[in-house]
Amino acid sequence: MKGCGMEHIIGIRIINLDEVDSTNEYAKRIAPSSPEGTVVVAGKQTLGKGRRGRKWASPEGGLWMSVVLKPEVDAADMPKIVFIGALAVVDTLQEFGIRAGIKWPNDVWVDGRKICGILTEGKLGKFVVLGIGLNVNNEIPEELKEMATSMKLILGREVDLGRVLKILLGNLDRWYRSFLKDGSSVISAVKERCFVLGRRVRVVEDGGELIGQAVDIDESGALILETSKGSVRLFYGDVSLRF
Ligand code: BT5
Repeated sequence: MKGCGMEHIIGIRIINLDEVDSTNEYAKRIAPSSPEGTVVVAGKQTLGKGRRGRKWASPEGGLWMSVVLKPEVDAADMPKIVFIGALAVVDTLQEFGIRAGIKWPNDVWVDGRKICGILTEGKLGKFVVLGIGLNVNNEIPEELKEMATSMKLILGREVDLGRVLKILLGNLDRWYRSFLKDGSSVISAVKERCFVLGRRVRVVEDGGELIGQAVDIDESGALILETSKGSVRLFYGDVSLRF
């Protein structure tokens, strides 16, 4: 397996852009000819995106970045790559005195509001792009004010974006190494930080909606829900705690 030495993998090369359509799109374009660990960071995104073509608000002041990864893993490991991003963001916020939790599968929340979203994309057997959007000093658009927050709103002051990036890259590097050594370490860490577990939740996914008790995240990263009709394994979905 690659990347077991002590050299830094993540951030081996950093591409800084003032503006881009989407750092994920840019990273996918350069991935085939870029070394693993290449990072793309943009001041703002004009077409920032979430899952399933949703929009991701990415004005000036936030941290919008994507990492090119080339692990020798298969599709079944994709959820663990998302978790690497979530774990690294939670640890980074912790360094700024912010207590955050993971909302399965791809969000980081603070005090009931979303502060970060993660989007992985890739070409099977070739590369994975890990995209992270973290609200730092940026304005939150009016329509998201109820459900989103930023480091600035929580701390009541602006934060040095360069410092956030530096700490985040270090944490990503550590979690990525941990994943390469033993994928299950990532799962157990997520379980400790996932505030959805043990709660009654509603999950909206392709096939409709499910209500049940979130009891576990299994080795593949799936959420296990105990419903009135039995136990269900979920690989995708939007979880709400208030419904
Ligand atoms: C996500 O999707 O949460 C993944 C977001 C990934 C963004 C990063 S930024 C760098 C890289 N380049 C990209 O183009 N994307 C990645 P999802 O779980 O589908 O959530 C999307 C929903 O979050 C939207 O429908 C809004 O409700 C909400 N949202 C949009 N912008 C937000 C923001 N800045 N902060 C908090 N919530 C937001």
